Amino acid sequence: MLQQIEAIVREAGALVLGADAEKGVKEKSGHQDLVTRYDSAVQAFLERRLLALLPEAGFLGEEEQAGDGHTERKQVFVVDPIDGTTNFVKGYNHSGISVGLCDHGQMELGVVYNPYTDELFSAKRADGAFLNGKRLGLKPCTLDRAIVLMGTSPYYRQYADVTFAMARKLYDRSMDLRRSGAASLDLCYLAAGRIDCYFECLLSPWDLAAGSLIAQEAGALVTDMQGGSLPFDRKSSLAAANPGCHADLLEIAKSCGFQP
Ligand code: LIP
Repeated sequence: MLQQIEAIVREAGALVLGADAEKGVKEKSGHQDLVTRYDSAVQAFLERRLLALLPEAGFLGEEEQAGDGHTERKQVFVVDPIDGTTNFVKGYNHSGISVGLCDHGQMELGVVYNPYTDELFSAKRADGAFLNGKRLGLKPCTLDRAIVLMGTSPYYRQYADVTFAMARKLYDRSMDLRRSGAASLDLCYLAAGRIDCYFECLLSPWDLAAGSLIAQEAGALVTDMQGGSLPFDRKSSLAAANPGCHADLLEIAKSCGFQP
């Protein structure tokens, strides 16, 4: 099943790479929250092909006409067709196609593909995480030796003060900060050891579902910003880190007054 999903996601990657300059950009909740005709087309492609694999599964996607994602179903695909839509619109060439399969509220399979780098990250629960077929595993890292990736929750600017307060404290205690604009790839970069710590005050389930399993299977600790388990049917904060940094991340969130 994982290999079949990987092949479908790679095909979706070709749709992204083939996008022409006229992307049909529309605003959703505001001028920062964009959707293009390619987000909708890739989601429709993924919904058709994934439900052909598992006709009884639900489908929870980011874009309009998202299918039936009711979590009481045994299995639900949780999908972001183009995670990092603003990057896609701007030609920033850093976006992920994210497909997770959730089973009774627990992530079973995760696939995230960056078509710009031809990097396919994948994981099956209790079976490890892989990048283009090569197994991933974290090396120990404490916060003072960490690269910290931050998410700025641009659709939810009520979190700006706590986000940048955390960023300052983390900057003072780590090697440096990064910000990419694609949560699914941020979690995969943690899994690959390219960064060591990632937080964001509010994300949608499709942003984090697949990447959270990939990061966990590589050895990261992945929780909400108060240390709780992640939900996959509603929005949540995210605190994902190398085990040597995770407690510090939660302590900094608390000291900066983070509230969900
Ligand atoms: C984006 C995330 C990013 C977050 C943005 C947005 P989208 O997903 O990947 O980390 O900061 O608010 O949620 O909307 O581009 O698919």
